[in-house]
Amino acid sequence: MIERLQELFGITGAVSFRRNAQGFPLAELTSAAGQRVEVLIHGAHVLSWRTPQDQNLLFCSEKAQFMRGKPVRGGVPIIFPQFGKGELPSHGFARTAMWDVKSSASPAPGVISLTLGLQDSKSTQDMWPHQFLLELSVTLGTTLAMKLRIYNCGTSPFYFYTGFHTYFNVADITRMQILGLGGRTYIDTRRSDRPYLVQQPDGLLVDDEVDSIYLNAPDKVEIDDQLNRRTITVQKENIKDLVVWNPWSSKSKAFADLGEQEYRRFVCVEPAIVNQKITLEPRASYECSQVLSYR
Ligand code: TA6
Repeated sequence: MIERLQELFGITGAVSFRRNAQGFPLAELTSAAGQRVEVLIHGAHVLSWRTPQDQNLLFCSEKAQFMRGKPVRGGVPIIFPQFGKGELPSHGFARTAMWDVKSSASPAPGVISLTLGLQDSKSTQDMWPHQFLLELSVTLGTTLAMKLRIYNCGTSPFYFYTGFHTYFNVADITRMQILGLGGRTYIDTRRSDRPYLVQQPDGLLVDDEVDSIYLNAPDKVEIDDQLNRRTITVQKENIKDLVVWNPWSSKSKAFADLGEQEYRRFVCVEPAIVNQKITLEPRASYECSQVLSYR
């Protein structure tokens, strides 16, 4: 399989394929700027995003499981067609399905792009009776861009939720703030009454469990990772909401694939369509993206 992927989609010095320690096939993208990204074919899961100095900007749990049909705790899980818990497995089946590599390209000098696809199957139809095609394009240059296209290949409309459940590495969650959400309305999902609250002040500090859905959030927010002296920018497009999540120590114990103290080293900032579903007519498509950068 790896040899075939290398033959079809490998690009010298820019795109290569290998298996990770658990035997999962993955693509490694390297841009001229020296940034590197690993993408698992399983789930079309961006696993790491490294600076030229080999610092990983994405978190991946030391206890992450690499098992067919299981989500990986870290990187950028693709949420589709369900957000969170519900009739389908949590956050839907896209992140635990085996995608296909569709193409690789260099859309601009020093920029590299890989596109993966997921078509409906008996397995997905048994859970969710719709014909669809997903395409995820991962483009790396001096930024990391992820574009998700959703096609309705059937003869009846369907609705979906979607998003990028991105785990960002931070030196210390208590020395971090998220900028850009001041004055915005959010749902505090930790509480059973799911109250609508307003974010004050502008800098969102995390000193306990946080699980908030910011409605109609600004398209740009920043993660001020103070101890790493680094700011990560999250720019979303055609995605209304933004979820901020950290389980803190209180909820970490519920996750077998998360080390006890690891909550201190990540924050999830998730461009997502959560609050209002998207309905797609037959033969229609929907496109959304996130562009990540750092300084
Ligand atoms: O995006 C926040 C959230 O929905 C949390 O409520 C928590 O469940 C988290 O996602 C992780 O979900 P997962 O299914 O990946 O364990």
